[in-house]
Amino acid sequence: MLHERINIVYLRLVVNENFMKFKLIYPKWVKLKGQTTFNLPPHGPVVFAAALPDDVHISFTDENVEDIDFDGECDMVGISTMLSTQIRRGWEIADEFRKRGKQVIFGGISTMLHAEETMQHADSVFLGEAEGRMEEVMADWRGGRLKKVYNFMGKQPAIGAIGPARRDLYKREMYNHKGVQMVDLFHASRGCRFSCYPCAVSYLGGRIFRPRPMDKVIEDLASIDNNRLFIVDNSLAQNREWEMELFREMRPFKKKWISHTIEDDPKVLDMAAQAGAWYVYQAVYDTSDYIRERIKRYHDHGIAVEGTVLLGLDNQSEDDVKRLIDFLLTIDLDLAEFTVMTPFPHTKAYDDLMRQGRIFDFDWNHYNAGQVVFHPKQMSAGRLQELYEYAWDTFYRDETQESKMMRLFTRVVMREMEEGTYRPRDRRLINKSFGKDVTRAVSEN
Ligand code: B12
Ligand code: SF4
Repeated sequence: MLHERINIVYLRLVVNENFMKFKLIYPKWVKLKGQTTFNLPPHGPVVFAAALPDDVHISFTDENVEDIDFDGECDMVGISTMLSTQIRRGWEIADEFRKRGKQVIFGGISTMLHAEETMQHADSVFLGEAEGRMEEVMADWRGGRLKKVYNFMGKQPAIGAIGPARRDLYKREMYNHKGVQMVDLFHASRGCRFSCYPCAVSYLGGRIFRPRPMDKVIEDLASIDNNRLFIVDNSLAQNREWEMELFREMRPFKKKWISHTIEDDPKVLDMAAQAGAWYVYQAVYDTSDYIRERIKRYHDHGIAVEGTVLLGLDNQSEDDVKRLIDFLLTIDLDLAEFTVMTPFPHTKAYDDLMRQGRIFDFDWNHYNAGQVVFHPKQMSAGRLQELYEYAWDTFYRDETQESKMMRLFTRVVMREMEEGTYRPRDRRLINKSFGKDVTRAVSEN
């Protein structure tokens, strides 16, 4: 299917001199201090690319792993942004291209969250999901009438219109650490039924859970040449029947995967494990027996857990934070990720803290969830910053993050070996990490 598409595109390029050269860029962002740096293949850009008409020829640059060629030939530049902490770099890139006379269009999550400021650096700003909309945008460009804003917020396209992501655009060797290929990103649904306090997803994708048709999910899945995935759906725990169908369909692929929350139900957890659940990101927000048991239930099904822990909510005192960290050490988490409350625009948290005049830093580069940008209620901003550092140091005091990750990795390798799906390291890339030269320790096999 993918090959057919590539052939059609190739034929069009050969016979049709009227094709357009589109340079798609994913701006660099600064990784969190103290965290093991991994560059995963970006997802938004390749899903977006699938929505472009066939006569658009795309070249893709992920600035996290390679430099941008500002002077190469192209007709239009597209900047795909996901994080707030990426948006300012996006603007800088756009300014450079516009100085060279190129037209620049922005799209993606943080474009939607920072639309007004982004307009000052763009010829066009696209807001919303791209499927079924890019024919119009490209026709406008060809006709010299590109609009300043394409606003499709709140008007989601038919979910079946999402095509298999254009993963052929990746330079694969760039997403490889010492011969080990990084997970591929994949999504089976959009939207989220919930509307949590610090989260912008309800603004971005609407509060309606929108599962992709199962045959499309399977088509996308089948096109991925990687046995390890990160299923980026906001939360899989949205509809029990759908979740079970998804796991049933996924099982024969024998992939191993990471995801956000899975339904707290023994049958569903069992099916998830059989479908290859490797580990989940699970919010740990209090020290209750429910959380302890929740983690245990994942473990009972052989699913590991990375606890995601948010610090600095109004109801947390210093003692509460310390108690939470102590609690984490007793519940057998496989990994933990700490973030500080960050008032991302278009969240309830942002509205409240703005109204109360408690946000003191509006530099979006600092909105990485590791830097305090507001006045917490029960402590100073400086104290919350210290507690954040304390949380990372304390949790990884006895065993480093790298070592804990290695244990999870070994586990997946064992399972793959049992199932006959294990692929050894790529020896050609053994001295490379994300495209850069590295030396390997003798103990690494
Ligand atoms: C994958 C992911 C990651 C990956 C990214 C891997 C990578 N290589 O890019 C990782 C794990 C690294 C990550 C990290 C973080 N993430 Co994150 N992540 C996501 C996640 C789950 C999925 C993104 C995705 O693929 N969406 C699906 C794609 C298809 O949608 P899309 O990008 O919107 O693309 C569509 C349109 O926007 C459009 N489009 C896209 N590009 C373009 C370009 C053009 C030109 C046009 C016209 C259109 C267009 O077309 C697409 C198809 O319709 C989102 C939540 C979510 N479900 O979206 C959070 C999310 C983006 N992350 C978030 C956060 C907070 C973080 C962190 C800061 C904190 C944390 N610990 O989670 C860290 C980064 C810390 C740091 N500085 O290191 C927030 C964003 C907050 C913000 N404003 O910055 C989100 C929204 C989660 C949330 N619930 O709040 N994340
Ligand atoms: S935090 Fe997760 S569950 Fe809550 S609204 Fe955001 S995406 Fe949905």
